[in-house]
Amino acid sequence: MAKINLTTGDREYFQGVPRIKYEGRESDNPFAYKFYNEEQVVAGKTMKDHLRFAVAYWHSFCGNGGDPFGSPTKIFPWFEHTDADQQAKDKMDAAFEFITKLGLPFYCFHDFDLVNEGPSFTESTRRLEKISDYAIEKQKASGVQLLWGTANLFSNPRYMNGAATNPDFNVVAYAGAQLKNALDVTIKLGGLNYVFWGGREGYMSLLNTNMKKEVEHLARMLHMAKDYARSQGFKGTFFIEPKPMEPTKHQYDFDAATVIAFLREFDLMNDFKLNIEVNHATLAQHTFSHELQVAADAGLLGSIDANRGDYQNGWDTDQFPNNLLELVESVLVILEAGGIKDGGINFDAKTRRNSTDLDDLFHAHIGGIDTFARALLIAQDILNNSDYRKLRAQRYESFSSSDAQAFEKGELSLDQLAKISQSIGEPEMISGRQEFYENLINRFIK
Ligand code: XLS
Ligand code: NI
Ligand code: NI
Repeated sequence: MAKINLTTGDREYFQGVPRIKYEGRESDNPFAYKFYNEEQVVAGKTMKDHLRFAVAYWHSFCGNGGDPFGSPTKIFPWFEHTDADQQAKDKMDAAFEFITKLGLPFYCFHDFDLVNEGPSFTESTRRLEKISDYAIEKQKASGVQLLWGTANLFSNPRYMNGAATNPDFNVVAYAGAQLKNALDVTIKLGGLNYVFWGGREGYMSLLNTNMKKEVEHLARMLHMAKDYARSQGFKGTFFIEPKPMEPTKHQYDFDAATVIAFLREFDLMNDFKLNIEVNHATLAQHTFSHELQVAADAGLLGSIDANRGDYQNGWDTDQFPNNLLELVESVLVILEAGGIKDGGINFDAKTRRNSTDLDDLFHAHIGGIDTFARALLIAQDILNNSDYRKLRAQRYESFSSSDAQAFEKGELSLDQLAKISQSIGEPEMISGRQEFYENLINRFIK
């Protein structure tokens, strides 16, 4: 019998696609990186270490192009076998071949991306145990690591009223059991982090909802998860991924500011950080860079789910990132915050329903990777070779006066502040010069 190649599996799914390499911006090879040069050092770190890219199992290997208006369009070869274990193994072979050919260091999954949920809890657990044994071998052979694991606590109909926030304790308990399994698998695979995205933790109507109780239950579950994982030796970080709506009308983890207040209120600040997703930021009527800044200012910038929305559509379209300006502004925030430490950049993005070639998965990822790499180079250039930071600091120069210093330190009463104002009189108008700053950024986009 032929020996199984653990990196590509016993069957090559992406035939004819080579290991994607860096060829530089002049290259016209669609199967090459134009900007992502993994070993290139930028601001003291390789691009690989700055960006820490991960492939999302669900969109790329489980997504089949089905939408509310039509059946699946992507009949991928790893769906061929109907036997649950065989299908899971084939999917994993395809995934590791893909990640290895892209040369990326990480992947991310939900429990029921690895395997299809079984007809019983026991069967699902058995499937997960089996595939995670195989994943250990695949990780070892390829060097690819698990950036984070998570539990799908939203697809099964039992979770239609929520998981941890379900009004029925029986469902809450079931969610706890599934969560425990997902933590076990993540720990078994040496996962660096664990993600909580709210799923159906939210409400459709306040008329049937006790919001306070539900939010407290969510916090209770997070504490239990953290305590359990720590007791099992998990050293990684937990991330909460804010999203304002979809699938529920009002998600409890609305945006970064809401989640930070929640973590503070329920004493979870030491173990949890934020996973900021581009399209979730824009759904919340924020920019991606705004959400990054809010997280960074609280010392809670953990990880990123990379994608983009659509300017005309108001839902989570999860398209691959290709908006250079959006990413330059965002990478500026990331670099100024000291970079991404525990987390990485996970492509939580899907190819379009009518992108049905296997090659399309490569084009999508290569594009996203190159846009981030290019944004990194540009942002670093701006920080190194322009007055950007200096000019922004100068806007606040007036705070170096002794009165302003006293104000900042909390040494002034409102009465004293009013007296200072009276001695100054009407302040001069000072331009915010937004267009000047926009032009400065533009000058570096090359
Ligand atoms: C959905 C979320 C989801 C999380 C993982 O909108 O982005 O994919 O990242 O559960
Ligand atoms: Ni999303
Ligand atoms: Ni996401």
